[in-house]
Amino acid sequence: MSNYSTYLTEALAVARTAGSIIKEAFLNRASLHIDLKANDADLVTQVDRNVEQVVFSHLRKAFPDHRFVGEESVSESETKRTGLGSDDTPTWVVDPIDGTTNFVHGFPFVAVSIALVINNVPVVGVVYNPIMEELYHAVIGGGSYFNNTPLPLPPIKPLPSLTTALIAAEYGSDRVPEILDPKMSTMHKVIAAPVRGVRSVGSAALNLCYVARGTLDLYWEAGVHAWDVAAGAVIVREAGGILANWKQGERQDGVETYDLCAREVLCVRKTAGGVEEAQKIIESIRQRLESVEYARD
Ligand code: LIP
Repeated sequence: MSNYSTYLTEALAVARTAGSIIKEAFLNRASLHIDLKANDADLVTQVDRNVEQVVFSHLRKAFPDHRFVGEESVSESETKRTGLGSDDTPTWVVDPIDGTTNFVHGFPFVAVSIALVINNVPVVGVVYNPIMEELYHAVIGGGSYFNNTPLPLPPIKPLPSLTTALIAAEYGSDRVPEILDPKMSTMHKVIAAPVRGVRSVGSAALNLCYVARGTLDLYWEAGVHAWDVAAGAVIVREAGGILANWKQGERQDGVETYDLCAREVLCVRKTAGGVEEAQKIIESIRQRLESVEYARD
């Protein structure tokens, strides 16, 4: 943990600054300027761009040798690629507002998400929802916290099957049939398992944090970007949850590796039945997933 404490300190400090900007703009959102990205469901505001620059300039001052990847700068770049994995430069991966649609509509599930990724592994994660005053943070090997309380929150219940699960699933912003059809078909199969309930919070980062808390039992999505999930990835794993890709990955020290650029996520909370029980849930979701083709990050 101590290796990463300077990084965490700076990430927490700038998350607070970003949070004040986001909250102020959320309360005065009548004057927001909204632009469309890929389609009518893919939004960006001047607040997203401004917060990304504020976060970058704070972190760049503290860590001038690091690299910076953010949702808005990648979206506005020619390649639309993150460059993650091209070398071993420590890279800050930032979503200035995860849940931009929520932000624009005044639905309070909005967060800044800040992660430090080293050798493709997220090692520091901070997710802050300034509207609901929820701050999540984790550092690899140091546990996860929600407003400084260790995660998961008690009680840690068993999860023997999908039938008692409250799950998160998102529709994403793509509306073309090649993407929407397999997603809807997967959604159908998962709901018909049957699961107890489905929630669409509209923020991948917060979905991961709710799984880390134990409030949601599991979450899956196709189409997420590295900046949506990098910080939440540390938080969910450090809270004892399982984080995986849709297809089974290699194992390192008994833990499946997670490919951050694969545009997909699947996770299960810590359960009273231990890793085997959680792994069974991962496998029962995997049986129902229909793959969706996305260009890698
Ligand atoms: C959003 C995600 C959400 C997903 C959307 C989008 P944004 O991020 O967090 O879960 O379904 O497609 O990617 O665009 O609000 O930062």
